Amino acid sequence: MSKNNDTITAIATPSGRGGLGVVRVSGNKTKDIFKALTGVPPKARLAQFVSFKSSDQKIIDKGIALYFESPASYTGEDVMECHAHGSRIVLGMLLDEILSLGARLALPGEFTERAFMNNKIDLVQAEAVADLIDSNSKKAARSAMQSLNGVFSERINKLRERIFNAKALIEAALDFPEEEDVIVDTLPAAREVQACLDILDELISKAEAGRVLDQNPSIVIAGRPNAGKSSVLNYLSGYDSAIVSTMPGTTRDVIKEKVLLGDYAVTLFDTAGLRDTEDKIEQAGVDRAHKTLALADVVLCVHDNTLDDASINVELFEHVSPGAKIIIVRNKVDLCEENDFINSESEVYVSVKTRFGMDKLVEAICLHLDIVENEEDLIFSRQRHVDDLHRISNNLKTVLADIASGAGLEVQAESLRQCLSGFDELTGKTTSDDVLGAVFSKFCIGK
Ligand SMILES: Nc1nc2c(ncn2[C@@H]2O[C@H](COP(=O)(O)OP(=O)(O)OP(=O)(O)O)[C@@H](O)[C@H]2O)c(=O)[nH]1
Ligand SMILES: [Mg+2]
Repeated sequence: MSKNNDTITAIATPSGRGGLGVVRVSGNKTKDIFKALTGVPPKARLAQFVSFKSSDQKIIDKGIALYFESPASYTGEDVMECHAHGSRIVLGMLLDEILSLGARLALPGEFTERAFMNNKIDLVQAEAVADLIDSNSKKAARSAMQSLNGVFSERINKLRERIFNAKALIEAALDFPEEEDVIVDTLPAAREVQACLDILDELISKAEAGRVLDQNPSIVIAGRPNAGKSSVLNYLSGYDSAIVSTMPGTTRDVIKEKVLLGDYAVTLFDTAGLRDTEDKIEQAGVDRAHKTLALADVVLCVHDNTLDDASINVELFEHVSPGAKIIIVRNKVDLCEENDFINSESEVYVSVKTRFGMDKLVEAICLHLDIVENEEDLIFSRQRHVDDLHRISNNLKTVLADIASGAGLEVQAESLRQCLSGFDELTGKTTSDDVLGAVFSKFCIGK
C-alpha cells in the first residue's frame, strides 16, 4: 500500500480549450467521491455516462466516469477519471467539487509516484512515463514506450540476477571451514563476472547513445550579413518570425523558434550576420551569435552563393563546439547561372526565394539528427542511469581484480554486494528520497 493513502486529485489534460478534459482522483475516498459526484455507484472498468453534479445538485457537466478498483489501477489505489468537456471552467468546477468532497490537490507526478510506491512500476518505468510525455521525436517516444513496457528494467534485472548468482558461488566457497584443506575454485565466479561485465558495457553504450533522445537539438543559423539566414528561419518555421530585408545587418537579437523537422522537434536560432562592425548594437548581436554557436548541435552556415567568400567557414570553426555538425547552405542559387549543383551530406544548394533545394536541406538536417540507426537497440536513458551503470561496472572490475590478485573471498563478496545495491538504486528499491523527489518533481500535475 502507499505511504500516504489520502485522496488526491488533479486535472490531467493540458490547460486551454479542448474537446475533452479529464480530472483524475486516486485514494481511499474515491468510491465515495464517485457516488457523491455522479449519484450512482461506481462499476469497475465500465464507462458510465453520468451527470457530474455539485453538492447543491446543479449539473456541472455530463460525461463519462471511469472507475478502477484497487489494486487494478494506474496507482494501485481506487482511481476515478471524469471525462468532461475540455473547458478550464468546467474542469475547475469539477475539481473544486472533488476537493470539497475530501480530496486534496495532487503534487506533480504524485499519481505516478503512488504507482511506484505500490510496486506497479519501478523507478526506471516511472521516469519513462515522464520521458514519453516530454518526448521530442517519434524515436524518443517509441524508445520511452519500450522502457515503460519494462524492456530496460528487464535487462537490468536479468543482469542483477546473474551477479546475485556469482555472489552465491563465492559465498558457497566461503562456507568451507578454514581448517579444512580445500582449494577454492574461483574460476566459475570470475567467468560469470566477466560475462556480466561484457553485457553491462554493451548496456552502458546503448544507454549513453540513448541520452541524446532526451535533448531538444539546437540548430543555429549563422553566416555573413544578408546571406539569407532569416529567410531560412522563416521558411523552416513556416511563418515570418524574423525581419528580412536587403540591408545587411538586419538581425541583431537571437531569434528562437521551436519547430518540427521530419520526426524531430528542434529549436532553431537565427543570429546576426557575422562581420566586424563599428556599430555597437550590431557588434553586441555578433557577440550573441558567437555564444549561440557554441551551444549548437547543428549549424546551418548560410552563404550567398553569388559571392565567393570562404572566410566565414574559418570564423565559424572558432566558435562552434567540436561535436557540432556543420551544413553549408549555398543560398540564392536562383541568381547563379550554372544549375548543375552537387549536394552532399554537409553542403546543400538552395534558393529560399524559389524554394529550390529546401526539401534537401531538411533531409540533410534530419540525417545529422538521425544518430542512431537501429531504434530497437536504443534505450531512452537519463544521466542517472548512465552514472549508476558506470558505478556497477567499476565494482565488477574491482571484483575481477580481487579474484586475479587472490584477495579474500569476503572482499570479493562485498564488492558484489555493492554491485547489487547499485542495481537496487537504479530501479528504485533503495533510492534515496532526494533522488525520488528530483524524479517526480519534474512531472506535470495530473500524471
Ligand atoms: N534572390 C534571392 N534573394 C534572397 C534569397 N534568400 C534571401 N534573399 C534576399 O536576401 C536579402 C537578405 O535576406 P535575409 O534573410 O534578411 O538575410 P540575413 O542573412 O538574415 O541578413 P542579416 O540579418 O542582415 O544578417 C533579402 O532581401 C532576401 O529577400 C534567395 O534565395 N534568392
Ligand atoms: Mg537576418
